[in-house]
Amino acid sequence: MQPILALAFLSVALTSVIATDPLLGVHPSKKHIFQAAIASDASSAFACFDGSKSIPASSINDDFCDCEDGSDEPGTSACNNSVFYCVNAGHIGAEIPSARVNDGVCDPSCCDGSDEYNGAIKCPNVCAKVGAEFKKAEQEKKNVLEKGIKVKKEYLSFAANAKASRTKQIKDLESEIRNITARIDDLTALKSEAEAYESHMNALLAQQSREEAKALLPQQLADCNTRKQELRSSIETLNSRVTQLQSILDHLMTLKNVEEGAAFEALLRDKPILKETLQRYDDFKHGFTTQGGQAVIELAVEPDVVSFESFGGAEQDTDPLALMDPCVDPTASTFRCLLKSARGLFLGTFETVKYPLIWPGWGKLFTAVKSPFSTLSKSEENELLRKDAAKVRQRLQDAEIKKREMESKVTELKQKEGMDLGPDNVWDKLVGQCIQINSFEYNYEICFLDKATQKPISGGSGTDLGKFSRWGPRAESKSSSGKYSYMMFENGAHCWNGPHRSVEVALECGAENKIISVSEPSKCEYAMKVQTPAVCEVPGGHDEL
Ligand code: MAN
Repeated sequence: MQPILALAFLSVALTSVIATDPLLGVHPSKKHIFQAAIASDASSAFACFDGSKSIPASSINDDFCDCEDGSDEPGTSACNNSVFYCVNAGHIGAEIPSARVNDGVCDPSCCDGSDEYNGAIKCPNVCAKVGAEFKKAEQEKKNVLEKGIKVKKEYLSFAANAKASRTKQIKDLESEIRNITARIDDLTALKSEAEAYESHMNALLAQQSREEAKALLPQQLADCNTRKQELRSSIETLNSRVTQLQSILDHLMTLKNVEEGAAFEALLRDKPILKETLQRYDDFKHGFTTQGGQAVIELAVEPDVVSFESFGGAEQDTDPLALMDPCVDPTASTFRCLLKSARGLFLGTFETVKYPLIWPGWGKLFTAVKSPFSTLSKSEENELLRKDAAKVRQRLQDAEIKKREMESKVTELKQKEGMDLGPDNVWDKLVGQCIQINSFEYNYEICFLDKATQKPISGGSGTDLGKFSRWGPRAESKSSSGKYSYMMFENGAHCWNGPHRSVEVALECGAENKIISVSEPSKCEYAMKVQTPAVCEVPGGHDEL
């Protein structure tokens, strides 16, 4: 054989040896079919998978496409619709379209390089490295899933407890609301009774203050009398001085008029001041009431003693002081009752205390002693309230506030009860919990099942990106992974020349709640990727990994 011919034969033989390996590119699950065909020497040893025809085993992987479905050429690129399986020992086997076999490119899916065997290119076997990296990534994923599932279990047990406690809370609150409503009705009735009593008591109190003022009168009158005595003696002192002055001046007048007429006239001419003094005294004397030739200053005073009775003490037909007896008045303190009793006993004015059996203070004392150890019965309490409008008003106000608080709590609980909190209410614990991310000039925050906000990082007020509106993606067509894989926030602040802002949050399993990315694919329509344990699922749907 010529050396050139021999080389050509060798090359054809090499190519055909590899290309005609009937098991090349065969998926392990189909190997037995090919092996059975090889073992038979019948001309119809191999049936195309689509059943269109049968061919001899020698036609398998002979680089000629016999079957329409390409099933006879798994290891060559002869059929454009067949599939090549690379074993990828040390990693995971993979299938590629067999058109990529021997195409001069190392297919990344075939880490063993088995897709390029015609010698045109050498693809190294990198399966050990790729396999190790793959295993590491898989282990990381498994760890994340394990953590996520653990947290999700907490969410689920929280949800179960929360649901039970909500139901109980609603039931309890509703019964409390019924009770408090009845109490409000009682108090409303008591209020009108107590207010009637209050105005009655106010009238009596006004009367009592008049009585108290009256009791002070004798002392005040005595003080007046003392003061009057003092005035009287001052006036008397003044009167005697006036009398002395008068007698001096009278003497001077006598001199003028009688004894030394001419000489005195001359004196007066010399001393005009003396003349004026005498003239003024003359005028003064004529202005006085004269009695027996002497000026008298009259003291116009009341009788010395003004009696209490003269102020009409006996006009009352009822005795308000008796009515306002602090031992009888439920609004008066026990201390006041005791004080009055002690005073009454001491002064001998409080008759009943002298006969202790009929002392009205016993009831008050008994209640005061008893109260630290026992609570009042409803009827005892009502009895007291009936006479204490301020307390009734306060109680009524407190009860109404409490009722409103309980009602809004019930509304809140029922609202949560009516919410779609995901499968088994797994999102219950996360309602209202917020997570954030900074992206370019904005900080984005979402609060689960609540709201989404965008704030400029440089400061300033936030923009409402929407309220939680529903589960599911923005466009229904995307919902292949189930509606609970998306949380929609809609109807946010209106966008100039655009829609109301909205956010589609795509949820994926993660060990913790975290925004992975945010984007604005269309103006004011935001897209977020969020990791959360709430959507972690064990593959195959089992609880344990
Ligand atoms: C703000 C932000 C942006 C948005 C524009 C639309 O700047 O909310 O995300 O695209 O308004 O005008």
